[in-house]
Amino acid sequence: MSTRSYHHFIGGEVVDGAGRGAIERRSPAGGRLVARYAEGTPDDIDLAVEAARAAFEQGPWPRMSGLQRAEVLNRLADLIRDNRERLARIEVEEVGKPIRFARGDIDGAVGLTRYAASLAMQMAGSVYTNIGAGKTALLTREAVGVVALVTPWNFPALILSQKVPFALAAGCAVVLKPSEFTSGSAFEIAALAAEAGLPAGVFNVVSGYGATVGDHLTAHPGIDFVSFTGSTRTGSRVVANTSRHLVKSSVELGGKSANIVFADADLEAAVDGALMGVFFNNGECCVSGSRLFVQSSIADDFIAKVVERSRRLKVGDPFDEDTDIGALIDEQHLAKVAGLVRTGIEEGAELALGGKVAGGSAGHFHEATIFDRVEPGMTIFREEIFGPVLSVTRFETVEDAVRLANDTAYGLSNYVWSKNIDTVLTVAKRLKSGWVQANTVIDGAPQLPLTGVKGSGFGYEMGQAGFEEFTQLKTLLIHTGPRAPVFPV
Ligand code: TXE
Repeated sequence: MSTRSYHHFIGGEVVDGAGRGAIERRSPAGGRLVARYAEGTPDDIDLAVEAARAAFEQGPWPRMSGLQRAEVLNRLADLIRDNRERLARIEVEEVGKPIRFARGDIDGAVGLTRYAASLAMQMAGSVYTNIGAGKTALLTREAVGVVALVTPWNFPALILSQKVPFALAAGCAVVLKPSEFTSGSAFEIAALAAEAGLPAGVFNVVSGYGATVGDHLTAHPGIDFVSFTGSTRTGSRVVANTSRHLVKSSVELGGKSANIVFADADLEAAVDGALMGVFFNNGECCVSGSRLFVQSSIADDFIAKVVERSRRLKVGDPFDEDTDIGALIDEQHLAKVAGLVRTGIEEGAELALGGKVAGGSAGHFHEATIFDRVEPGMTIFREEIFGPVLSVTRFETVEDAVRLANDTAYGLSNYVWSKNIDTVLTVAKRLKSGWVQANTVIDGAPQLPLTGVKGSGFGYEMGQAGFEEFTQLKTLLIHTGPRAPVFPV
């Protein structure tokens, strides 16, 4: 593909914006210039918020029936599906993820958009008739208004689709700030939404850096809700921004999830789950099962199998259909991952596989890496590495497994492998995370909400709960018939 150039998409128009510069995106897998995104300024954000406000207050979108909004969203889903290969290739170029996972992301985006279309039809409130004679209360559900969405680089199209179609289904108007590393698919999907019949100004995209446009957007007095996905550090900054104007927010942040394997699990499936848990999407995944806990009685054999299979993973060109691990997002991130691996070795964890930067200067590749005998005091047990690095810790009892899994500042997801329903439920109930999956890993469906606890944030993405984030309840209490005076003077 040739180098793509993107300008802001504001009020239904492609606009140059106030900024003069462009952000150049080089492929993390070889350095080729793959895209240029307009470098936004606070003025561009102001324009986009203004366009969204006008579309929300005066435009047709929030006033359309649920059926009409669903029709537009279903057309958007069709268009994303029809452009599957093109969009997947853009994700590969900009993110460095293997092509088969990029195609999965686009399929996920289609599914999320179709599900959001169904929610547009189901947006409803409730009625109380049991609150006293002559009284009826209507709880109506309304669009929350103009929403600011900030997305990260690891799943650009997929995470966008966890937010944008849900906001649109509710009747909101959107200003999206995609990651400065991977803005291409946001502009592509905004153009497809316009083609699907979305009115001008309902979906605006401004590209640029987080510290300038992201910060200005999330602190903007003209927005009604912020949905953010990214690092815990930036997430707390975003919450500080929104609190200035008492704006509601939802922040989905990092994770350090446990993948717990009990001796009575289907061990073949659990080995595959261990690999999927940490090597999916190069390990650049907030719900990755980066801490593997294995029950001692099976540990030696199980870990040997995980190491053996991981050794066969192919690291390299993300466009190669057989590649399992592509390039990391950029040089700084590769250096961070490599630094944490060095720390793991220095602090005494046992390196069982990999441990090195791979591929020379042609790209930001890192070998599949496994550390055994990782202790809770070690840095690699605690810090989100966000790369293909697994830490393995052995445990004896259910009690140990729960204690170790919960010994983290994060609380996004956890995984349990056991054929014993008693073990699964006992452990699942005690794990402190928004998501627990048993005998599967990094699984899901558009209907299932994702949420974090502790350092992983708050608020919901996807599912009915994710949709309701973009809505607001209004309580309408109506009195009919004679009303006894309260001040009969
Ligand atoms: O994230 P940032 P980065 C974790 C992962 C990774 C680390 C750093 O551990 O190594 O975070 O990644 C925008 N106001 N995750 O630096 O900075 C930014 O432009 C408003 C986990 O890329 O959080 C981008 O669009 N916005 C995560 C988005 O925030 C700001 C996915 C995320 O960037 C801003 C990604 C500001 N002041 C990284 N500063 C997950 N939960 O999946 C930056 N941004």
